[in-house]
Amino acid sequence: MSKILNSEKLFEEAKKYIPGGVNSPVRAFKSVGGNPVFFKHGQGSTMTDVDGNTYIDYIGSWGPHIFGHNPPFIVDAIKKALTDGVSFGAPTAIELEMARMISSLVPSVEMVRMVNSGTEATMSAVRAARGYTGKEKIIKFEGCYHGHADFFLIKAGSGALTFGVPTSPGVTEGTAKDTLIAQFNDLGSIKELVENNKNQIAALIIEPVVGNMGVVIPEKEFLDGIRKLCTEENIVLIFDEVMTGFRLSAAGAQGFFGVTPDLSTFGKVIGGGLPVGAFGGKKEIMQVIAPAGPVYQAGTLSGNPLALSAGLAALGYIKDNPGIYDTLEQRGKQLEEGLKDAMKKLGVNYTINRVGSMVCLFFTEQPVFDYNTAIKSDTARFGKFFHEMLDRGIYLPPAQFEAYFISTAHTEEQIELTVSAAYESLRKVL
Ligand code: KE4
Repeated sequence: MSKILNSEKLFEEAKKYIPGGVNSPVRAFKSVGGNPVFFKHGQGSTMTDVDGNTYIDYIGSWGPHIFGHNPPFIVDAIKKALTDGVSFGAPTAIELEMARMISSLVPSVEMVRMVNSGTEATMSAVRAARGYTGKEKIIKFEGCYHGHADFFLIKAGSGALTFGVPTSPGVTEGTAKDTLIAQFNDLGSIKELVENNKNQIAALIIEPVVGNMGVVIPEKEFLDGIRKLCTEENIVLIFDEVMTGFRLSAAGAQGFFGVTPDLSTFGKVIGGGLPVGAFGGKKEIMQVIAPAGPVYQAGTLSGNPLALSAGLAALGYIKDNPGIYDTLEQRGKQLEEGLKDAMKKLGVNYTINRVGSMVCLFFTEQPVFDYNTAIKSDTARFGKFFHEMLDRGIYLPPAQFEAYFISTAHTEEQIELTVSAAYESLRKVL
């Protein structure tokens, strides 16, 4: 790749006005070293930086671009919405269309409220559960990330985990005491918390497939066991499908695994690349949300027609083209098998976890099934691998504890190119 001089100049200047020079920490390359690349153009499965270097993109804006950058049907929908008006702060018909679309794709969502980010969705879903049950505590899992609301930043994954800051400063003791931490794939750890906090737990929130420890996959009986336990203990089961929603299947992870939560949260794909989040589920729970009920939740731009035009186009395409999940599975399988072949040739056997188009190469030869096994990865060696791949025109997430995202725009040839680049990169860092 040619030099990234303009990126470096922009970054130095940006650090004077924006904390860390970025508007979201994981973009800053802190855990892989070096300076972030600034991008100016995306098309399909590729992105071009401000120095004219083009990369095959495995971030896809951290999940939204399931069809790649600027798919024509989403661009056209946005252009049309622009002419009518971007936001009214009053009800519009497209909000009803969107609610019906979500409910038709995800049957457990009987009622839904639109918001503007995944964080808003998850924090509102927890408030709904607390308002509905009258209980205060929540269970989350070590290494899972549900956005940056105070009560989630307790041993969070994603950026917080990558930064090695399991509990973020600024979170009060009063808040932390109501968040209980369980271990993923360990039903016993949940049962212990439930026994020690009898009738105090309002909700259990989980990434049904974790994308924020890298990709960590639930054992089948694990999700079934959680469902059974939450039903027995009157605990609202919240599937945080911000990452898995509409990516693992048209009904997200709940459709993929056949386990039904009480509430679900969405983001990323649901906005077609524009800021959209949503939380929804059982009508009897959602009815507590103002103005139907007493639990307050609001947002100036919630359900704005511009963002929903992109989201509705994305979900409409999914509804009309269920075959996209076969394509995503094929591309994911091709990448997984290609990486395994490359490692076999090099005599190394790093762990690859994959569900559909969510993939992660862990720099450990041990199985990765929870937080404690994920953090055994050699993050320094991952950092070197990341830069070797970047130099070969492959843009991976700049952190070991993230998921690679494949889109329908990634071709077989591009996957082959990626595998070859990975072979050369691994050879350099082993
Ligand atoms: P946002 O508030 O960033 O839209 O969504 C928060 C969120 C909630 N739940 C899950 C499962 C998520 O993965 C996320 C956000 N994901 C990260 C990527 N690991 C966003 C990237 C970033 O923080 O810049």
